[in-house]
Amino acid sequence: MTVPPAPSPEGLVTDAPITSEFTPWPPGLARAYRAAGYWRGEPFSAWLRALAGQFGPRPALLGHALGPGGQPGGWVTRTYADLDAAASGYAAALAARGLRAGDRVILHLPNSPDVFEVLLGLLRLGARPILALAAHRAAELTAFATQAHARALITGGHPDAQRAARAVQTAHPDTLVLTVGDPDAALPLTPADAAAWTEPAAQPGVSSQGAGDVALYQLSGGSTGTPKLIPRTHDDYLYSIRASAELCGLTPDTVFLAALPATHNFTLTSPGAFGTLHAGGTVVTAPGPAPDVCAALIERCGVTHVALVPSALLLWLRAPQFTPARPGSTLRVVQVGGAPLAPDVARQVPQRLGAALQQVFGMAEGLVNYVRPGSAGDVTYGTQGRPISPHDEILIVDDEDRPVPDGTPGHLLTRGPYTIRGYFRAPEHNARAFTPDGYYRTGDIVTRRPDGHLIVQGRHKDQINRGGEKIAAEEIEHALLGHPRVFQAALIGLPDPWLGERTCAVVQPRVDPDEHASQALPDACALTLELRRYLLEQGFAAFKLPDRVEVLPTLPRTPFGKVDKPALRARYAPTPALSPAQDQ
Ligand code: OOB
Repeated sequence: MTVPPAPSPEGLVTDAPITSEFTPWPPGLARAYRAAGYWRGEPFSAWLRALAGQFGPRPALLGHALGPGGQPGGWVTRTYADLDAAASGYAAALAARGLRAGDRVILHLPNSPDVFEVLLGLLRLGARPILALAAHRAAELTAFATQAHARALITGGHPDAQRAARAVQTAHPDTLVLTVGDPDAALPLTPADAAAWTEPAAQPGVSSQGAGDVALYQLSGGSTGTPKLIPRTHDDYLYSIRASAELCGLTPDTVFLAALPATHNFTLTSPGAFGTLHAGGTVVTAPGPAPDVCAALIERCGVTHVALVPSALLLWLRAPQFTPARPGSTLRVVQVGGAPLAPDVARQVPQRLGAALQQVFGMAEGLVNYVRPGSAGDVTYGTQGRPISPHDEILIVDDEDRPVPDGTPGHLLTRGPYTIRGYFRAPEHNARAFTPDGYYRTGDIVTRRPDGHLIVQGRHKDQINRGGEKIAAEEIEHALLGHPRVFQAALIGLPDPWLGERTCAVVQPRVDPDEHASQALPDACALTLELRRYLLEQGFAAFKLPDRVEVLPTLPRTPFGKVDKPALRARYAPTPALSPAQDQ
């Protein structure tokens, strides 16, 4: 493995202005990344135009368009030329609605070819999309609108999405709500005639058409509050896309199935849909990872690659549509990431699905690790790969930030050409999440093998990974405190054979002082339903509702007075049962 060069002394000095919106890389490192050819000064709009020039009539996107009411509409095939034209058409339509380069716009659409068209339209306009997940609801979308002063929210016609959009508009009357796929919506969004529209010229620092400027915002799984916004530049994001596509060996024959949420970093860029487009391949959109729907799409479209979280893989490994592996199936590579994958499950992939496994360990903040295709079995099944770039700097440290030897678990810190240096408008959080010399504290506990491969051992951050969907414990604890029967609340993750982890809210109820002596603890089952309904009404995404609620007269505390979560986990962890991997 190439050893990353030590940063030059000037690399540690920053002369570019640090705003609370975007923390630039130190100029010395930025120069090194440009000199190495990682940052090419090319914005997404030019990237798309070049792809259309190279692959014009080839199919870029296949899938059901978004229809009225958020239901799947007709099946569409978009060539690279169509996609380029649609991006211009959406840019023109957005401009006609008054949107300009530099405006922040929440993109909240379910999987469909439309998501990519609208996303690329926003990028062509130079507006900066905030990549919400389709599962997000009023609570998350309103928080994004508040944090970012979003000029617009682009959503689908599904009644839940429309309800969430109305809540955003109530809180932020100036935020335009534009609806895709529904001509009867108040403000429908369809591509306009782009002939009369002129693409804005690069205005570094103002429009995101300058390649070093922010192109879009990814979302952090986080451990505190609502998800933080992650500013990704054209230069850094396109580098990770190109390098991912190359190291995964994608070609014009690649047919990638986008089965996980399309705008998540894994599905979008690792190498995902954009990596596939970069290679001239075809992206097929599925509404979700359900094995029956995906099996049909694989057969219909000749899918070669898919990205799954471990909980979805477990379903595929049991599905009659896949097991035993279909002779003649086109599926060649199943990429798995987003959450820990047990080695005994990993080993089942080739035999049961007739495809190679590739583990991917990444994060929306940047760093992505891949097991390289063709690696030996111990690497393929037993590690989460190694970083994309020779310039990804990795530190594994103890609690005092001192490096630990290979093989010893430690905190993973990283910096490099596509890892952010700061979240959007979060100076206090940034002071904790980054070291003074710019390493991002991932919150993951890993070991490194002497050959550089990383193995994820656990997590330090107070986040629950529920089948790849990340839940910041604090966000839900805080929301639960708003319920009249809750005095204190702690959200913990408990092991689950299918999801990896599921959530348990441990609640100390509010006691009425008059009835104090005689009052019995509320029934946990009844409280589970009540609190889940309460959180839904508060507008939280369904995946954040606690799977289980337990009631205690007082929460256990550490000597420092913090809730003792390890004690709670030990108390409520299920007795070991057969794992889905063993249970067949
Ligand atoms: C991906 O991105 P995020 O931002 O949703 O979550 C990142 C976190 C990591 O810090 C780690 O805790 C966990 O998800 N994670 C894994 C993992 N991949 C991610 N934990 C164990 N094994 C893995 N293979 O989840 C993401 C972004 C790009 C590519 C792939 C995943």
